Amino acid sequence: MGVLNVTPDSFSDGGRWVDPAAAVAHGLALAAEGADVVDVGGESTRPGAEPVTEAEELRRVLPVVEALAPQVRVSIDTSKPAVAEAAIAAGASLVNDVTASLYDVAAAGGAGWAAYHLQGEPRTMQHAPRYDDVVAEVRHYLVAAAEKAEAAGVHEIWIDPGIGFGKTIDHNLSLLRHLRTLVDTGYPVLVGVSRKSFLGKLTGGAPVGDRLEASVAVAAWALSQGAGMVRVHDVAATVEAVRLAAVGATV
Ligand code: HH2
Repeated sequence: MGVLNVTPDSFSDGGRWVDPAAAVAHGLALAAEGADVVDVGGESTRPGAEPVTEAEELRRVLPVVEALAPQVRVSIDTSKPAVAEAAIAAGASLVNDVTASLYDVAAAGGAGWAAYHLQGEPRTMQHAPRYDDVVAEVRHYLVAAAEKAEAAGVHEIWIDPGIGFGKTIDHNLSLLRHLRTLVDTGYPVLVGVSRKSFLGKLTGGAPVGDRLEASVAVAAWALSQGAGMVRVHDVAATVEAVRLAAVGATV
């Protein structure tokens, strides 16, 4: 899954793809590099991000979804039911859902649905994240949401631990270390670590533009643990690394 943020303020690519033509060209480039899905987002969920109105989010994402959908599978990364619904009508076939609650919209539109876990809300989620057992709590939350989605008739369900969403470095590392606990639920697992701040901290303060190796290494680790999809900004490098890692695993 390639990341395409059509926002002015996303933490790593904010402002780069606000022009719809540039966004579409980048989405097609991600597909050419090997992305099976391009994830279009019109509202940043980074810590401290300000919410955007529904009208503004629609204005940002719809032309891009419409132009890309005939050429590559598109997911819509949103927390708003109306945005998910309009994006499906414009051709998106996967709802990437930070609220883990938009399964009715996905079911009604015949789209797949991916739920990612978040503690709190984006603006304040990193203030004091707290769990007794992060792996068990995230698993429980995601399975409960996935069961509701199944009952609502969603035909394709992904669960995602939501790395960095209301989590300390230790929480993130526990979830990655125990990814198999999520894989063992039987629901396909999606993981997003690309360029995230915990990688900067782990690599001695690497700025956001300097986290490629860390991002690729952790994406490869997630796939090796049974994740079915990784959400990345750097598609070409990730595809190359993962192909080589897979070759290594078979020799
Ligand atoms: N992370 C981000 C956004 N969407 N979706 C899923 N399923 N999993 C994730 O881990 C995930 C996600 C945050 O990254 P990004 O889109 O690069 O930044 P921003 O939220 O600032 O737009």
